[in-house]
Amino acid sequence: MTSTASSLLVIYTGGTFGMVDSPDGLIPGHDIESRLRRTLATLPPARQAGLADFRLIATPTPIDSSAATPADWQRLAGLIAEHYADHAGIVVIHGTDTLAWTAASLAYQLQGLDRPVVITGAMQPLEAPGSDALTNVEAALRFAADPRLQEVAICFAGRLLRGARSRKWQAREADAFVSPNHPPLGEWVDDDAVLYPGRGLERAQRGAPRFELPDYAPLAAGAVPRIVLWPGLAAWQLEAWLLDDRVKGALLEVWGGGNVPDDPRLAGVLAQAVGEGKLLAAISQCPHGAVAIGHYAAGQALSDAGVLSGDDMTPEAAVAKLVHLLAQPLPDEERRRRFLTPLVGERAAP
Ligand code: ASN
Repeated sequence: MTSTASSLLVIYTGGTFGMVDSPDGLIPGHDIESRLRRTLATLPPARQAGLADFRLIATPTPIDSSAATPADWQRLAGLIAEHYADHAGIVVIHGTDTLAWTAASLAYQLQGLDRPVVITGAMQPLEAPGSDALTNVEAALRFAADPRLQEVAICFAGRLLRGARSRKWQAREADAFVSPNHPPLGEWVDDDAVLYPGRGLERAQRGAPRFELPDYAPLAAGAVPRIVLWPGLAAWQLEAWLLDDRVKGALLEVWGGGNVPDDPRLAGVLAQAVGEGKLLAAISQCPHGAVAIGHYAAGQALSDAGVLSGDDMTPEAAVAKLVHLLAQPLPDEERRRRFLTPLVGERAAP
């Protein structure tokens, strides 16, 4: 099928959605286009008629998303940037395990999007009895055809969520994604894709694509760790993570409203890492709410060391943002400023 500016592009990257059985368990399957079209043809005629035409491309090696790295995020953004002008919207079919990470990264790389990029997947393969794949992709295709949506969103189990605000929350249930600190952008109601007014980025972004597609390769092999605090964390452990030369930045997941253990040795490691030019940020381990670093004395060490507040960001959005900023040739001060600024609605406005 030829593409027209009114048609959609579907990009298949792998995940359970297209998986098939193998002697070792589920693996990404082939022939996704004919399998998808065959399944969509089982929808009632009126619902089929409501879907825009689409062209489908698959990444060269579809993967289980548990194998994704920042290099995959970069390749996917490049693919979207290459094709997006020829399509009214893009649907990405992706594994659920790291879908929220990819969504956040795409949002930073594709800033200023003036059309929808909707990521979906499934908890059950397309051909499994009772699979959620068909309803997810139908809703994703419908949202991706709505020009009012101008950002990277996740469509899953009847909800449309901001990509840079979402997390996988259920290991088995179909309703697998949540957006703990931002309301849904839309919902699937009575077989219709309904966008909620005023919740999207269309005004903030002013429809001016300013894609940033930096090279993530130097960061793809562990340069930005995510460190979750636990009672008993020792300074030598933090030192092993943070003072390694290969580490360029890190996300710390601290207690509650922004607290860390009262241990001068820990504070010393943080200050040394920041002093070496590493980009360190902190968010809360609590899924809801925000950190306010320095509100308690127990959090003062973070601000004294120069650790940046991640406010109410998800871990996925915070790590992907650190990767994105570190991949660009920016002065440290500009990286720090951009980390604290909402770029794509990933954190609360100041
Ligand atoms: N392991 C799968 C993946 O992330 C899980 C899924 O898609 N439901 O690729």
